[in-house]
Amino acid sequence: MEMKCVLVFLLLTTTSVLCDLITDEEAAKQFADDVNIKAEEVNFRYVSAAWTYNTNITQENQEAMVAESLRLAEFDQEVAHNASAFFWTNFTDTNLRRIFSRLVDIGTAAMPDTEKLERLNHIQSEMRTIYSTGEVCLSESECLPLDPDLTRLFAESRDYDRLLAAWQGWRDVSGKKMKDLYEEFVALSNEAILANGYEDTGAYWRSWYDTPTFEEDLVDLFETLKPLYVNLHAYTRKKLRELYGADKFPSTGQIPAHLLGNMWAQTWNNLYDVLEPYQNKDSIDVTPEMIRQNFTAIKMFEVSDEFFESLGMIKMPDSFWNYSMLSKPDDRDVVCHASAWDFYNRQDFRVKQCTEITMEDLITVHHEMGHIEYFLQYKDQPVVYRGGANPGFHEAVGDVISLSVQTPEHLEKIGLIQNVTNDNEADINFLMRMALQKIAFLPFGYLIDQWRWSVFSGETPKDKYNEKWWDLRCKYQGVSPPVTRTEEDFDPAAKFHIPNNTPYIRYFVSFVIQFQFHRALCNASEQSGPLHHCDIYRNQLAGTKLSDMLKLGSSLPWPEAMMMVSGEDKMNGTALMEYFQPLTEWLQEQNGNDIGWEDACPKPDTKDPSSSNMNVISLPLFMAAVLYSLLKIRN
Ligand code: D0W
Ligand code: ZN
Repeated sequence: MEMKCVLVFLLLTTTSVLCDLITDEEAAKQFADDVNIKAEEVNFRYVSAAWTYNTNITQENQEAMVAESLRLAEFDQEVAHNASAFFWTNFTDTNLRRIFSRLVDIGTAAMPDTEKLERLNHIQSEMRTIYSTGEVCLSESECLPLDPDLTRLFAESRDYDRLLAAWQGWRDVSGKKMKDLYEEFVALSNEAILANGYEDTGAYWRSWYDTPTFEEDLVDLFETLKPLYVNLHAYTRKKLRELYGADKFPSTGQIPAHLLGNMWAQTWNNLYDVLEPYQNKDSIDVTPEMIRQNFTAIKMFEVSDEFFESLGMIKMPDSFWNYSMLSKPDDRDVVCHASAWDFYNRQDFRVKQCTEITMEDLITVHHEMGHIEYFLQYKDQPVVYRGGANPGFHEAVGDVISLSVQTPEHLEKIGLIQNVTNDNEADINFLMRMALQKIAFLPFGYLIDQWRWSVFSGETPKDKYNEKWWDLRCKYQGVSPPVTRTEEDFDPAAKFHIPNNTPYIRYFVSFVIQFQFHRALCNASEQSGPLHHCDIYRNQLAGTKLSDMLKLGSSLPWPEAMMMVSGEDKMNGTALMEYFQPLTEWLQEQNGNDIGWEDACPKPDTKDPSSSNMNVISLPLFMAAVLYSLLKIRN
């Protein structure tokens, strides 16, 4: 320390003042406090502009948002610059060191060239707009937006060709239009991140987990959980073959990607009616009951708020109810994809959701409210700590709550199911429903950022974007493209988080740790019985434990935060496997050896020969062959 000061003093005569500052931790604290006050203000302005755009997509609002994001970036740059004047790495106060390490870590705001930063922001909002305003015309008179129409079509239709038209149509109007933009985005984002000291954007994203073995840990976890997925996949494939005809399925074992009840085949709950293990049991899909009781969007949020309150956690403030957008407006374009918003002024917290009256959306409501609960709990932390212990924690809060909410016992308590039966068959039905939500998602949650990391690192160049995507989809998810894909297509960007540049591995992490938290909170509430029956409703012991962790925000390394709730300091799959144990056994019995699929995608010619795209390609080939042989005979 002393040596450094002397050295600096010798090199630059004007730095004696700087040397005084560098050792002064009191001054550093003052600096951080001042920065925090300004950060609240600049962030508030940006979030407000982003909210306005997201709830009313216009050119003007888009420009205003880009302008505010540039202001925020400028502010972050200035703060990082001034913070670097401190020798903060040598501070004795651990917390102050941590705060400074955050202040200098500013992501893409580090872009040195303002024009390029503006271009980067502009591209991002262009991609968002394309995604959020896309409509598929299935006929001249039938043009459908993603929310709610295409989403509903995937949930309800069992018409192979109609699903296929919607699947292909959505990819034509979304991803396909963004491939050039995305390539430019990747280059600009990497350039900015390099200036912030990271190898590429993927490395920067992974740094949030502060775990040197992060990627290996993910591989291990995925391998541990894979047998559950493989069994769910095999059972689902068998049922879908019966429904659609085995001739529609590739011989390589994958399931055509448009048949799983969801635009991206990411969760399969909407197939429950096809897959229900024991048919003559009471329904555990509460959508019809919600409709019968005239549920509204607001009512769904009240149900969730009441659960948090029952745990002794923080209720939604008035501003939440006054300013949130809880239903789809019909007078303007909005970003319908659900989201939760912290305005950084310690007062304003909102959800934006085009809520439909379904059980699926009731779960999403809890998910979003989990984010708000986290915001509320850590609102008095400095801005740099207003985030999850790691991003996966933020995603897990609402999902932990909905693990309790979805138990038949709880649904009965809140009047959405009448008389619950409690026997092995009912258990298997219930666990099947949960597996379609939780197990089906695992490979999808895992692969999205495998793709993105490889794009950011340059391993996958533009002319391999789509090929790489399908390599991962076929290998990990065991789903295959239902029509030929080429590099004209850009299927990853047909998923919200690619054009919106939202990291995705957080969801995989969340789907694992939420079961660890669920188990820990169930233990805290002293409930015996199997994990999948546990409901922490009204249990203040569980509520306090959870609140205490949420209050920390990101002020401590995540293993310490996890330790406070669960006594564990690592991600592990044991709670998830314990939860699904009865179903795992049942599935193994059903499937026998008829499980698995090849890593590689089916070759286009091993696919269904009646597929229309095949004809487009094979017809000219066929004619050329005929012509050729005719010519040959003549000569
Ligand atoms: C935010 N992000 C939106 C929305 C939509 C959650 C999502 C994934 C998944 C099944 C201002 C802002 C952030 C929050 C923050 C995003 C949803 C449905 C649920 C994965 C799938 C499931 C749970 C998750 C998907 C979210 N705020 N989910 O952007 O503070 O960072 O609101 O995209 O049960 O693919 O659907 O995470 O809430
Ligand atoms: Zn979320």
